Amino acid sequence: YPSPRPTSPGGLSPYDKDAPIHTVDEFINGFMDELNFGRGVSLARSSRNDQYIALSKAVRQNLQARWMKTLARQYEEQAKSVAYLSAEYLLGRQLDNALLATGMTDVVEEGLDALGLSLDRLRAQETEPGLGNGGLGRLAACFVDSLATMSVPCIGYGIRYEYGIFRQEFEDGWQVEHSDRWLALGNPWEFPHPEHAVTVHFGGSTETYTDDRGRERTRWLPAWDVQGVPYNYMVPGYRNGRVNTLRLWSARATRAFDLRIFNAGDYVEAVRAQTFAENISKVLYPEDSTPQGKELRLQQQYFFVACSLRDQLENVLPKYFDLANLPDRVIFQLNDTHPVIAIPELMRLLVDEKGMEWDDAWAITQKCFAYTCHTLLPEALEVWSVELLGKLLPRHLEIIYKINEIFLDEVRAAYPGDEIKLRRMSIITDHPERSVRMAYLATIAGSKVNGVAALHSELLRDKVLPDFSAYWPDKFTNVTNGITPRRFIRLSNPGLSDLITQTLGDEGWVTDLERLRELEPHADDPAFREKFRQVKAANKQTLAQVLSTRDNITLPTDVMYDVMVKRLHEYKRQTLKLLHIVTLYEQILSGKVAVEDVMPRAFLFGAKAAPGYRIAKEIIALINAVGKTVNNDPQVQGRLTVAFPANYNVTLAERLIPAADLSEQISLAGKEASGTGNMKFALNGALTIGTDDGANVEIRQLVGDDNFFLFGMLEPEVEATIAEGYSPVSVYENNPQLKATIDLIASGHFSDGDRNRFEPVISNLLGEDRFLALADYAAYLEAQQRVEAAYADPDDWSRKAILNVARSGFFSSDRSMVDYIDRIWHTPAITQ
Ligand code: 7GP
Repeated sequence: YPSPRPTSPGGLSPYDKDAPIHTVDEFINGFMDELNFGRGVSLARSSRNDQYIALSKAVRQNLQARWMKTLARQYEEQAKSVAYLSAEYLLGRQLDNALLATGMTDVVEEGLDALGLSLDRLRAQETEPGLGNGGLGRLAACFVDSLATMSVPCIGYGIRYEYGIFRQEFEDGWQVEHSDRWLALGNPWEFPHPEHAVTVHFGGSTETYTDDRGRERTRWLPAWDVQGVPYNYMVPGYRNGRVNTLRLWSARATRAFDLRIFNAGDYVEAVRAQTFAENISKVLYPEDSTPQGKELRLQQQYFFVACSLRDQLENVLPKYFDLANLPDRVIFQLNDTHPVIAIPELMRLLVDEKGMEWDDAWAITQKCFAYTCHTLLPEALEVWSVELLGKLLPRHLEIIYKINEIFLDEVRAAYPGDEIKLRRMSIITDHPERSVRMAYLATIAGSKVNGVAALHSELLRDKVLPDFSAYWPDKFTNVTNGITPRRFIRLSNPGLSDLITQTLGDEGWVTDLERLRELEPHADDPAFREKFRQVKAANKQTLAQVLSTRDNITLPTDVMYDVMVKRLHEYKRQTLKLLHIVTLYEQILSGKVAVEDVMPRAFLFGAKAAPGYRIAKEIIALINAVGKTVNNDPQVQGRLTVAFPANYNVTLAERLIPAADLSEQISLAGKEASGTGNMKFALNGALTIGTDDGANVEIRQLVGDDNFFLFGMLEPEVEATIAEGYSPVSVYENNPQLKATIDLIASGHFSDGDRNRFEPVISNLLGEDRFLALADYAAYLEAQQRVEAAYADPDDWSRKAILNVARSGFFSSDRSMVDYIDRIWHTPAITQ
C-alpha cells in the first residue's frame, strides 16, 4: 500500500462544487434562511446566539454534501478504517476550523459585513467543547484532523459529556471549579441519531449451557441496561473535500419514566432510572477518589466501547460480513487504557454472541487492536479491582481470567520454573488488592504497543514493560506525537502564516509542514527577521488585548513573554518556574541585583489542577500570591510581571502560544511522556528552555543545540540521585540563594505575614521533593541566564526563533499519522 500523504487540490474556492454556498450572495441567502427558518427570528430581532447558530449551520452546509459523499465512497471501496477509541477529545472551537477547511472565511466575512454583523464577535460566541483533560485529549483531536486531511478513513469514537472539563475561576487566588455548561445555548455542530441508539448491559451473572451443536458455552445474564445515542460530528479535511466522522455517545435510560410511580406522587422515584442512566455521560472524568466515582468511570469506559464495537459490527460493516475478515476492515486504536475493556468485549461478541471458537476469536481480536501508552508515572497506570469489575461486568472478568490463563501457560512454557516472572507478567495482581492491570491486558492483546516520543517508547520498553518487550520485541514501537498545523499555526497565527506563505510562494506548507525548511536561508536575512519580529510584536498586542478584556490583566507588550501552560502536576514542575520568579524578586529586595539590571519579563501561566489534587491547588494559590505581591511592589518598577489567566483551554492556547518568546518545558527527565505544547511553541517561533525529556529531546535534535536552552539532570542521573537517597533539605542548605528564596516564601511575605499559608508547599519541597525541583534549581537558573544573554541580542534571538519554525515540520500530526499507518494501522488513503 502506498503511504498516504496529505492531499489538497488547492486553488479552488470554496472547495466543493457540490457545496451550496460559493458567493457572498449565496452565503447571505443561506445565513438568512437558517436565521429565519432555522431559528425562527428576523435579523432585527435575533440575538448574538441566534446569529452564531445560523452562521454555523450555513457553514456546515458546505461540509455536509461532502460528508455524505465521503461515507458513500468509503462504503463502496470497503476500505480499511481506523476506529480511534478515546475517552477524550479536546476539540477547541469548531466554527473557525470549519471556515478554514471550507475556504469560506472571506465570503463569510464580506457577507456578514453587508448585514452589519462582525465575524469576530460571532466567533467569540462559541463555547469550546472541552471534552478532554489535556494532552491526551488534544492529541486525539489533532489526529482526527490529520486523518481527514490525508483522506484516510477514520471514525473517532468517544463520549458526549454533558459537562466537559470544569471551568476554572480563582477566588482569593485559589482554584474554584464550576461546571462547564457547554451545551446550554445549543450546539450547531452535532447530529443526534436517537433512532440508532444501542443498548449496553451491566451487572448480573453468567451461566453455562449447551448449545444446539452440543458445545458447552457461556452467556451473560445482565441485570440492567442503558442506551447509547450516537451524536455525529463532522471532521473536515483541510480543503480536500473529505469529511470524516466523530461519533460521541450519550447515555439515556431504556425506560426513562415510570408513569405509574409518577401518578402515585413519588416524582423523584419516577425519574430515578433516567437520572441513573444519564449520569454515565454526565461529566468528563468524575472524581475517582471515592468508590462511587470509580464505578461511574468504569461504567463510562465500558459504555462507550460497547456502543462503538456494536456500531462497527452492526452498522458500519455490510450485512452478512464474514467476521474472520474483520482485521482487514478495521483497526481499533486504544488511546491509553481507558478503552481497553473493548478487548474482552470483542471476545464476548465473537464467542458468546457469534458462536465463534475461542482461538479463532482471539486471533481476530489480536489483530484488531493496538495500544498507545501516554504516561510513565506508575500511579497513572490504570487498574480495576476484581471486585468492581466482577460486579459490573462479570462476563468480561471471566474472559480476562481466561486470556490471562492461556497467556501464563505460554510464559510458563517459555521460562520454565520462573514463578517470579509469571507473577510479574500476570494481568491480575494481588497488591494492594486483587485487580486487573489494564496496560498488561492491552499489551497482551494488542498487535502493537507504542509510546509517544522516542525517549518515552524506550523507557516504556525497558522500564515499564520490560518482561513483555523481551517476550515480544517486535510488538513495541514508537510514534512521536504531533500537532495539527491547521489549528496551531494557520488558524492561531495568521500573521506568521501570511509571512510564511509570502516567503515560500504558496500555501502548500499547511499540509506539507516539512516545507518550512525553505525558511532556513531567510533566518540570516535582516529584513525577514524584522518582519518576523513585527509578527511576534503584533501577537503580543493581541494577547494583551485579550487578557485585558477576558481577565482584567494588564500586560506590558514590549517585554519577553515567558510562558508555561499545561496541566498543573508536580512532575511538570511549575514550582521550579515559580522559584525562578521568587529568586529574581528576592535579588531585587535584598539589593543583590540593581533593579535597572533586571531584564523585563512577563511570566505567564495557564494550568488547571485536578479537583482532588491538594498540593497542585496549593501551588496555584502560591503562584497567584507571588504574582499579586510582585506585580504590586513598587521596588520592582514593573520589570517583572506575573500573569495567570484562569481557565486555560484550547481557545486561550491559540492566543498565548503565538505571542510567546520562551517556552517552558521543564519536567523532571523521564516523567513527561512527550508533551505537545512544546511542539506548538517551537512551531510558532518560541525558544524552549527545557530538560532532556519527552519530545524535548527530538525538538532539540532538530532545531539544534544553539537554538534550545537545555538544562537539568538526564534520566539516568535522576535514577541515580534517587537511588543514592536524595535529600532536598541539604540542597536547600547548601545553596544560599535557594535558601533565601524559599525562606522568603516561608516568611509569609506573599501571604500577609501568614507563615502557615504556604507551609504545605514548603514542607513538600524540603521534605520530599518527589520530582527533584531543588536538585535542578541551580542548573535552571544558569540556563535562564543564558536565555537573558541571548535575548539581549534581538537579531540573533530572531534568527534562533526562525530556525525553530523552519525545523519544526517533523512535528506535524500528519507525519505522526504516516508513522501510525506504516508501523501499526496499514490503512491506505482513499481516492477522491
Ligand atoms: C499526556 C502526557 O502526559 C503528555 O506527555 C503527552 O504529550 C500527551 O499525553 C499526549 O500523548 N497524558 C495524558 O494527557 C493522560 O491523561 C493518561 O495520560 C495516562
